[in-house]
Formats: sequence, C-alpha cells, structure tokens
Amino acid sequence: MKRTVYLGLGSNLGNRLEYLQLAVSNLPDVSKVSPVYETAPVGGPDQGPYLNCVVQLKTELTGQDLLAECQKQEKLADRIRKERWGPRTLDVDLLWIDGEVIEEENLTVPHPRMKERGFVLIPLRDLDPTLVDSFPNSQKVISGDLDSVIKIGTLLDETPNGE
Ligand code: GSY
Repeated sequence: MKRTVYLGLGSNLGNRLEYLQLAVSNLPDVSKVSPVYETAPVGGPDQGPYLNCVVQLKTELTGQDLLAECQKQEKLADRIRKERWGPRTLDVDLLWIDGEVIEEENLTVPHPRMKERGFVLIPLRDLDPTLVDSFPNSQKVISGDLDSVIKIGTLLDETPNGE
C-alpha cells in the first residue's frame, strides 16, 4: 500500500538550488514539493545559510529503501562533508512515513529533531498543515524561527501530473 512520506532537503555549499533541483528530479514517487526557503544554519560551526525544502512521496518503499534513496541522492550531489553538522552540498533527511515509528540501528523515524526545526516545519506546513498542527509546540517553534526562514521561490515541477 502506498504511504505518504516526507523528506527534508538542505544545501549550503556550491549551487544550492541546483542540488535541490537535482534531488527532486531523481527521487522516486515524488507527489509534491514545497517552496524553497533560505534559512539560517542551526548548530555546527560558522557556516553559510541553507536552502531548504520538503518533498512528499506517495510510495510503497520501506524505511530502509527510503534511507538508501536519501543516501543515494547525497552521493549523487558529490557530498563533501568534513565536519559533523558542517556545510554540505546536499542533505536528505527521512522525516516521516505516515506516522510509522522506526527505531533501528541506522534509522530513526519520525526524524528525532524535525519537530524542533523551523526550517523543516515551515516547508512541511506548506504541504500538510494538519500534520504540523498536530505536533505539540509547532506554532511556537514556527513563530520563533519566522525571521530566519525566508521563502525564495519554487523548484521546477518534475512530478508526472504536476500535482
Ligand atoms: O539537518 C539538515 C542539515 N542542517 C541544516 C539545514 O538543512 N538547514 C539549516 N538551516 N540548518 C541546518 N543545520 C544542519 S546540521
């Protein structure tokens, strides 16, 4: 059965928009793409601003399949990341699989920090306001981050029927 999955995409190195576009074009089963936001970096060393967006998939892929897809897209973007939390050409995080809880050695779903991050909640709310409203404190997190998350536009729509 197809499930609704959300992935968080981020880039703060090189041609950031191109890396996001590349991932959206290559990911399987994409059904919706949020606007792109420029966002202040959260955590880590001094680093440049990110571009972030959230992608919805309608898919039968499992959590492990999806994790492999995320890693494949990061590799395709020639990810260079010397420092944990440091700058990266592309980060693809598996955020949500229809409410499924996964706690495996290499994978935790829902993403453990997604509900604390304006750069995830704001684009996710564009795609699924009911889901974001169901998270405790989401309004507070979003209000606190509104100044550091600026909508800059949309990616090309690569979905088959332009949903
Ligand atoms: O967790 C994703 C990588 N990342 C980001 C990000 O995508 N956006 C912003 N604004 N800050 C971040 N810090 C990390 S780590």
